[in-house]
Amino acid sequence: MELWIATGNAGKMKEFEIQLRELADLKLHTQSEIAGFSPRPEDGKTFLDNARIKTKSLKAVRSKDWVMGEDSGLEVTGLGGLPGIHSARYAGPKASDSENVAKLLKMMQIRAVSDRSARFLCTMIVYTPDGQEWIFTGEMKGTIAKAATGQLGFGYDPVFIPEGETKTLAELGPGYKVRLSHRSKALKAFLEKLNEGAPA
Ligand code: ITT
Repeated sequence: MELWIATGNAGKMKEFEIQLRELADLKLHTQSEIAGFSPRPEDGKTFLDNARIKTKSLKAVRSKDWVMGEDSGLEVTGLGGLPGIHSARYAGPKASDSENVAKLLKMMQIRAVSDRSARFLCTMIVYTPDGQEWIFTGEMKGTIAKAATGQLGFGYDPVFIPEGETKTLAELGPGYKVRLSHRSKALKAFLEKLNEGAPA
């Protein structure tokens, strides 16, 4: 089976590759293989809207293929759920991961946030070759550290301490994430559905 993945995020792609590497019959492709491809802007109001926008954009040019994409983000309780769907661009349209992390820590300091609980959410969309839309979700709960620690992963991993842990995701590494992350949970649900018997 060939699976096209609608992402331009190298960190996400690396996690998909690790999680799927034992499936010898699965060949992964990304949107970067399509010259000139550019997804529609993610201007939805929910993770589901934005997952649909990016995945549909790729399905439009790979209409007969399996196409998967996901929208994910971090919700911090003490910030009323921010940065949420704005996670990738929290510090501005072209913000780097470290700029987003710095803004998050600054906002929590300015607002004297005492409740540092947070969660990552993922909404994944799969379009089957015959045009069905499947939706899968995943969540990972945790807390936001007071400072960034660790070099592994991407995004907010250096400040996210999963529930039951004392280290950040950027210290725990990709092996931890492919077992327990919001994204890996959604992906597992997709694989389970595939195993139940999917359209060819
Ligand atoms: P694509 O849309 O091309 O997939 P993106 O980075 O723009 O890439 P999203 O719109 O889904 O992806 O934004 C997700 C952002 O949420 C991501 O850039 C990180 O800042 C954050 N995020 C999501 N999952 C994360 C994770 O596992 N670890 C750390 N940060 C994460």
